[in-house]
This record gives sequence, C-alpha cells and structure tokens, in this order.
Amino acid sequence: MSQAPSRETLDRLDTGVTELSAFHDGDRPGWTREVFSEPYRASRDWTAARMRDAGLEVHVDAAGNIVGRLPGTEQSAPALVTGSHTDTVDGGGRFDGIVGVLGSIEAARLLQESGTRLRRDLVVVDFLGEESNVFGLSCLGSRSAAQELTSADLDRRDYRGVTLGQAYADYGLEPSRLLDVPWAKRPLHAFVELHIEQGPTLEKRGLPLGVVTAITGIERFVATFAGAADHAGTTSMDDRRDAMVAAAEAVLAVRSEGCGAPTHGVATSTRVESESRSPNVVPSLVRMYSEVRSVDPAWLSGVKGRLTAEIAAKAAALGVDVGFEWSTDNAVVQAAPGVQDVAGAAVDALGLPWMPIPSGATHDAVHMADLAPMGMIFIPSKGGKSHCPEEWSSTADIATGVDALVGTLRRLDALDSRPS
Ligand code: HGY
Ligand code: MN
Ligand code: MN
Repeated sequence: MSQAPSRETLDRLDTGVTELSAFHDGDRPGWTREVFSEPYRASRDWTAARMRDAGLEVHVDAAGNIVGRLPGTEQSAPALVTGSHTDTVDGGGRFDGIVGVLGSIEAARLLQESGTRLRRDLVVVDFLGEESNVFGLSCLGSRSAAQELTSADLDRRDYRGVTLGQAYADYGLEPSRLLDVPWAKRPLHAFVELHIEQGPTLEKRGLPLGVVTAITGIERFVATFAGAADHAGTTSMDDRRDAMVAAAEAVLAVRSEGCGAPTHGVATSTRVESESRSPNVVPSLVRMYSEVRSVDPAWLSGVKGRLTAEIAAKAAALGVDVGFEWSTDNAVVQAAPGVQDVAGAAVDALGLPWMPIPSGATHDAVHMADLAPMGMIFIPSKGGKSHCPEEWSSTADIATGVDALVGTLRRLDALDSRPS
C-alpha cells in the first residue's frame, strides 16, 4: 500500500519547484526558461548541485545533458535511466519536465535512504532543450544521446539567420562533438520518465496516475505564400493576389484537418507573419507555421499529402503561389509493453488506481526509446493546462508520482533481461 510521502520529500519537491522556477526571464510571461537562454544557463548549475546533494555523481555530457549516476552493485549490468527536462516554452509553466527531473532526483535519494542498492547503475538526466525552439527542433539533448541529431539539424536557422550549431557554440558546447555522444555505445536496460499529463484526462477521471501507451507523432510545416503587392486602396477585391487571405484559408484548413482525425489527432497554426510592414499594401509574401499530431501513424502519414493539396488549391484560386517546408519532429512511438506492465504493477502495489493513457505531448522518451525499452508515468495537470503560467500539479501528486517511479525502477532493476 502507498505510504503518505514524508514531510521531507514534500518539502524538497516544493522548494525544488520554487527555486528552479526562480530562474526565469523576467521580460517574458509566465516562467520562461528557454534553451540556451541566460536563465537556463544559470539553472543548470542549480540542477547539477541538486543531483550532487542527493548523492549522485554528476557530469555534463558533450550534448549539454546533466547526467547524474548512482552506482549499482553490478557494474557490468546495463544501466537504468530516468529523467526529463527543465527548459520551458516561451510563457511556460513550472511543472512540464521539471516534475520528471526533481522527481527522479528524489527517487534516487529515497532509494538510498531506504538502504536499497540497485544491481544496475541508476542514471538520472536533465536533458538539454526538450522544448521545440526557434530552430523548430525539439529534444536536443535526448536526440543527441540517441545519435539522432544530424549535421543538417545543426544547419537549421532561426528567424535571425543564426544556425543551431552557432547557438550551441555560443552556449559553450562544441557542435562537432554533438553528433558522437558516448551514450549510445553503452547498452541500457530501460528508460522511464515521470511527467505531468499536460491534459485533462486524469483529473477528470479522478485518477492520481497514468501509464503511457504511446507518444504522439508530430509533423510540422512552414508554408510560404507568394501573391502580389498592390495598393490597398485602389486595387479591387477581384484583382488582388492577397497572400494573407491565402494564409487565412490555410489556417482554417489545418484546423479542419485536426478536427477530422479518427482517433487522437490535433492540428495547430501557431504563427502567421507578413513580410510587409506597411498597413496600406496588399500582402505579397506571408509565412505560416503549423503542426499536426496524432498517435495514429496511418492518419498522420496522410496529413502531408492532404494538407499540401488542399492549401495549394485554395491559394491557386486566389492567384497565390505556395511553397512548403515539411519536417517530422518525431514519429509515433509506442511505450514498451514490458515497461508499461512493470509500471502498472508498481502502481497496483501502491494500492492506487491508474489508467493506460496516450500522450498528446512529445517527450525525451521518444528518443530514449531508440536506446532502451521506454515507459512513462503521468500525474494529473490541474484543468489540463500546460505550456502556460497556469500549469500546476500538486506536491502530493508529484510525490505519488515519485513513489510510482521508485516502484517501477526497483521492479525493472530486478529483471534479469531487458523488458520486452
Ligand atoms: O511539444 C510538446 O509536446 C512538448 O511539451 N515539448
Ligand atoms: Mn515536457
Ligand atoms: Mn513541453
């Protein structure tokens, strides 16, 4: 049965959230701590110190991941890995990713305090830059660890024209070493990530925990609409080739695509920007940024063809040309059934109810799944809110998530062979 978390655990989790959130960009809304930013840089020393204080041996790898290690009794045994991220979106909250990093550190501490020596090394990670960023690429640190960061990725440019490789160098990481992070050379036993649900399901059903079944795939695109600049006052409505109108129709096409998904599917246009700064010129060049997600690989694989055709046809009817740059942020990833079963058994042993649940958010677990059998444990998000200042999870729920994580890690450690 689950025991009430100790006062010490609740206090450590509470102060951890408060202290870590203090590293944020005061000029931006919410608790903004974006990758490569100064508040993010300053927070990394805090996280490393927190890991050391919990008895972990800490180093920062070539990809900028903060890696803590609790040695196991069998040095040759493939390691157990857990962790998450502490960067935020612009205007983000205090719990997305942070719960998984603080929770993993607390789990490592509780294992030691209970006198448990795992057979396997326990590796606790704060992955660099999980959130999608101005370069349009998420999960920088875990992508590197899985050797999935490519030299083409390092050539991606942000709206200022700065490359991702330059951003790494400016941050103090050697780009040439990013593509060869030693992690992939070590066999790993399993990876488990504790995370907030970032949706409403657990709260609506009154459940304290969820075991993730699959993580959504994400297809992103930038559409560039090219029409004709004209005088906004003297050009008749029929004679226009208005790039902004074409973009507006595309935003609605993206929305209806998301609404039409047979199972879990969502679609969002997050930015539309016109080259022209004048308020009296018909827009000639407009760029639009969108993404589509689903845990249904078949539906998601058809999105690019459907949306490209529909948006191009609507633009052509307006005399506007359109070009697309599509990128797959990640494919749909199934959690390992063996890890799901172990996590479910750990929660059952706590005497707590739970449910299997898909993740509409993506996570570092997507890339770690290429290195080891992967699983995730969710705790409820108040009102299902996330990626905003209102994001909130109770300290008690976080502590319950830690208990589920400890039970899952113990059970995984006891398996002689890798979970299926
Ligand atoms: O975008 C996501 O789903 C995650 O929160 N980075
Ligand atoms: Mn996250
Ligand atoms: Mn996020």
